Amino acid sequence: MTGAELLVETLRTHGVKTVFSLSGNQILSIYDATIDREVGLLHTRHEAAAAHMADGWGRLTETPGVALVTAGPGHLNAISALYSAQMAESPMVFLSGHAPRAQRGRGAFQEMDQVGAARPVVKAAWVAESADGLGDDIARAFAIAASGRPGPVHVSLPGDLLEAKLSDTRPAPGPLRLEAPRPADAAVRRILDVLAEAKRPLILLGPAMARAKRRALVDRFSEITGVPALVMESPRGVNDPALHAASACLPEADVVLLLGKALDYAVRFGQAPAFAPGARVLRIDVDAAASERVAISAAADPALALDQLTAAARERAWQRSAWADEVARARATVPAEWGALARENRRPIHPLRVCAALQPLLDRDALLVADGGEFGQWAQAGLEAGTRMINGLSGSIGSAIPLALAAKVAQPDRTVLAVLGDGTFGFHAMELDTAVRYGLPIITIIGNDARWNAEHQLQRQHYGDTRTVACELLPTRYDQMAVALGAHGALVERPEDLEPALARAVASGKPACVNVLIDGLAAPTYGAGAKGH
Ligand SMILES: Cc1ncc(C[n+]2csc(CCOP(=O)(O)OP(=O)(O)O)c2C)c(N)n1
Ligand SMILES: [Mg+2]
Repeated sequence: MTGAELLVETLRTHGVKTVFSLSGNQILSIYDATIDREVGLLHTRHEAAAAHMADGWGRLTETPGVALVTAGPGHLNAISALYSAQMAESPMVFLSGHAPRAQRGRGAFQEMDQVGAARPVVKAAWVAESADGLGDDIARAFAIAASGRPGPVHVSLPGDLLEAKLSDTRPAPGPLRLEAPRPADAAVRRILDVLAEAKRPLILLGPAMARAKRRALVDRFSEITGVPALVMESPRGVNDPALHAASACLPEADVVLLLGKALDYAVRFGQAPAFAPGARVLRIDVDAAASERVAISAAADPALALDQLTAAARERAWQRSAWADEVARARATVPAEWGALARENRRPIHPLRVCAALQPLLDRDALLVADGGEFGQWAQAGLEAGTRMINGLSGSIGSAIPLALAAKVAQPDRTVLAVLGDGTFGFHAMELDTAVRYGLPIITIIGNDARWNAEHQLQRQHYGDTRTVACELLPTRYDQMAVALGAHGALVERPEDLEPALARAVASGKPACVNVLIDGLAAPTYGAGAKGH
């Protein structure tokens, strides 16, 4: 058995069916080892797409996705995508080929400090040191990626180890479990005491806590205590348009429990006007440390802490107040004029009119991937989805198509929508070819305003209407590009054509690109005072 074979066997014992990859000299031994081993390779058109796919897999399945790329430049191409995964708290294992050990430090082909390059954007990174240990490397990487606050883990794989014969035949190791820190009972009691005394307590969740399994724990706790929870996973933070009027609830809260959520830019560092100046801040997180702004801070896995909090909360009587309903109502409240905008049949098409055409698909359990930019924000604000992935706290644009492809691999029976701007489409448009080759019929919906509108809007705000520069694009026929790649394509210029175009895209059974000429409007914002509108 070779090192590469042990590695693939270990992926198999960890339940991996698909490795998202872009080939290269140093990893071909792994490619070879996948043959007849029930571990498939999904070959992308750019390494960042492979890493985004592993991220998407991790977010959706809550088990690590795996990306495999080649050394040096291939490795570096994926680094930005690791930042997205890190900020989204997505469990993934990022494997890169690496120069052989005997040539280390001698100017080997594509030799560089890969671990050093990955370290700032991963939970852990190392170079594998022995062929016999490759299985344990993988098991450890999986365990670290999934434990505590989930995130990416990197292992560099020297080519000679992958090709080496093992000293003996050995079974591939199975999954490891790492113990995550639990909060002290006293801290749990103190946190419950403060919540019980609060008039308007609010829980803010980080991205991992907002995902299915952990979110279910949060909902159970909210049900028992009546303390409502809001998700903070947008780069627009407290101004996340998807929060709707609930943005205005945060400054009204007298106690804020940050559950797996850092006191960072997204929550304006806990300062006014986002928070009431006198609001007491509590924090539970794996790396929560004492700080001036935080009254009680517990360094613990927030999911484990929730189990303890819930058990202890059941022992007490909780006063019901109108506050939780108020927050829920605010979250459901959108500006009154949205109803009319969603029905307006004007050209160019209003982004909310596009949302109105997409919502019925989501109501029938389609999965939503929404990227950033103004159109992405409109989609995040205007669409309600049972399952949703967004670009997230990295604030990076470009991941929507790869995330959607990973979603389609993970959940092939669901319709998967990727909603993104025309500028953003260019980042990974070639992955439509990947979609065609692997038969992954995702539906991409481009809001084409012939602009990098988010930046254009910022230029208008900061420098004035006469000082917009360099952020124009063309109303390009991206749909024709998709057709050239073997996908389905449609251009939509009139609102009334939206629904039929989407129906045809779904019925085509192919990956599709619906290129919608939209009005380049600034995304909606809510602030204090927006509640009730
Ligand atoms: C990787 C990365 N590069 C650049 C940016 C800055 N940026 C944010 S939104 C945006 C414009 C996006 O344009 P488009 O996709 O057409 O969406 P629109 O805002 O026009 O709706 C840019 C350049 C970013 N957030 N991430
Ligand atoms: Mg645009």
